Amino acid sequence: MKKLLTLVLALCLVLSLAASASAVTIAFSQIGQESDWRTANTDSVNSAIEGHEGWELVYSDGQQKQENQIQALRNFITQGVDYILFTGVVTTGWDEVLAEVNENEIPLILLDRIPDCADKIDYVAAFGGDFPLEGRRQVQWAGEYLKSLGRDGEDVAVAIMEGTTGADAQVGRTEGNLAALADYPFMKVVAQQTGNFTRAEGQALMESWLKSVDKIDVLIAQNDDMALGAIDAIKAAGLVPGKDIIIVGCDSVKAAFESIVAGEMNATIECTPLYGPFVVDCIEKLEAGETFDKTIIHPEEGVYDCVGGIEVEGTTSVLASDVIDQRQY
Ligand code: GYE
Repeated sequence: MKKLLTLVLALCLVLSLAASASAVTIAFSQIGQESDWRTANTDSVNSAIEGHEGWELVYSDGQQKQENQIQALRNFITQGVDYILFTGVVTTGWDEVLAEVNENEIPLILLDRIPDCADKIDYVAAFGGDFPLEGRRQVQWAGEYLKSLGRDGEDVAVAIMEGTTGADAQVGRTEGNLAALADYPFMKVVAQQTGNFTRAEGQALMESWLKSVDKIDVLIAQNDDMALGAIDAIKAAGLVPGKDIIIVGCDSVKAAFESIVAGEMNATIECTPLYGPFVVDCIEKLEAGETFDKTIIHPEEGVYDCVGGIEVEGTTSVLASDVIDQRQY
């Protein structure tokens, strides 16, 4: 009996060692935890990998520091992982370490913020948002809404709250914001600064603007978290968000839908964080020896707001109250 038990235990050990030896190791260098979008993105990717039979996740949170991410990538190389998923906090400064990933022949999948050296390195797939389009849609929504209120005859003061300086999402959305403003000459930029994509910095920046800037009619916040922080500051200053200041966010997280339904935020532009299924599809295909269509930019149509029916590039806004129940994050 004792012998049999020993034999069974030994067999279990051999089987589990064999299973772990053959596991596909997928390492993910994530930026940090700055926003609801990021939390949803991490959950989507990590749970998709962890829930997949035979796959193992090695996760690293860079805490917004490029040097932490570079270190994590080098650790992944040393560990000999099978795939690397990478989102860079900023666009520049990755050439050397990503070349090392290439030299070690570890398939690289770029997520969300695409590094500016992407055309000089090898990657198997890239999933990211169309940030300039999102930025244009933010301004177009505000411009069309103002027109619908008959306010295109006045000088409208616009504040642009930018994301983390040098991040792909900040660079692209700013480019989009400024390009679209050219079509709405009645909208004048009176303030433009970073709120680092966080709620706390969005609140602090709006507090300081409300003291230093004469008048703000419209806030274009490059993510919902900053918009929500700004709303706290606007209320604390005795103003009415959504009326005294028109507020357009980006991402379309659940908290933004709730704020729109409560009449505080006016609109949010979709940018999906749900990359888990794309990553799984890509790695399954590569494991099966199939080829993969290299670059996929998400086709995003959603613009959600307080009125519905506002025309922006490529789509028409939907009332946030009609779809709030469908949003999971
Ligand atoms: O909009 C913001 C996050 O890179 C698209 O990063 C992402 C952005 C997202 O912190 O909320």
